[in-house]
Amino acid sequence: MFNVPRDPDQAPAQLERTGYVPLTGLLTAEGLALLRQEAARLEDIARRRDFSMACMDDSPRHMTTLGGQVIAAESELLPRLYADEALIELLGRLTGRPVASVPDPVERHVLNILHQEGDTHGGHTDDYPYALVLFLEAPSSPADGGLLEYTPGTSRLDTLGTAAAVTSHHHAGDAYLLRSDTTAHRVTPLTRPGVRRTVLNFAYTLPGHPAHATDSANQLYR
Ligand SMILES: O=C(O)CCC(=O)C(=O)O
Ligand SMILES: [Fe+2]
Repeated sequence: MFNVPRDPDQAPAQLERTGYVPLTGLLTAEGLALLRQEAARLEDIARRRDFSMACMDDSPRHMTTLGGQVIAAESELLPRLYADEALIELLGRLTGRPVASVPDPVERHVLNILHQEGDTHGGHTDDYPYALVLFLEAPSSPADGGLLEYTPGTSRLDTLGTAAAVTSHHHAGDAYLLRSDTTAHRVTPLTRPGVRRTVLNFAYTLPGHPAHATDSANQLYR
């Protein structure tokens, strides 16, 4: 399912410095095919969301999502992959920390689909320290939007869209790891019809981190 990333031992320092580590080509071709098939099946029961997130500076959500609690009930593959020992071990190496699975079933593993012109996952921080985002579909050109934008070293959402923020383009099969609770981030709007961006977000935590579902997770995933 996974290729071993290049230079995994450089990752903790990079994560500390910028909050972001690209994992280009993390998924094997076979892994990508399996996950795409699973996501396509689950998309039938996913829900369209169009609203502003009041607790995140009213940033927009225009996307289709499926929460972890539904994924757990409907998928054998995804919960198994989320808890895979080799994956947790890899994340421990990439972070240099004792990462653990998230107890809250809603946020543990979620599916996010941007599929209409203007679709966006607006500015926010996550509830848990680490997000492993796996790309199942992505616009092939950065001009089509769907870029990750994040601001190193700050959780302030008003830094997004300024010169302090950085954008990254990813292809299907790529992944990234983000220090997502303290790094402001968003996904830029899709700029034209006919392009799709589908990710799985696996959340992980650290010992002692609070373990409750927040209002933002409930609004987007329940
Ligand atoms: O889709 C992405 O690249 C980011 C996803 C994200 O920030 C989230 O699910 O909390
Ligand atoms: Fe996030």
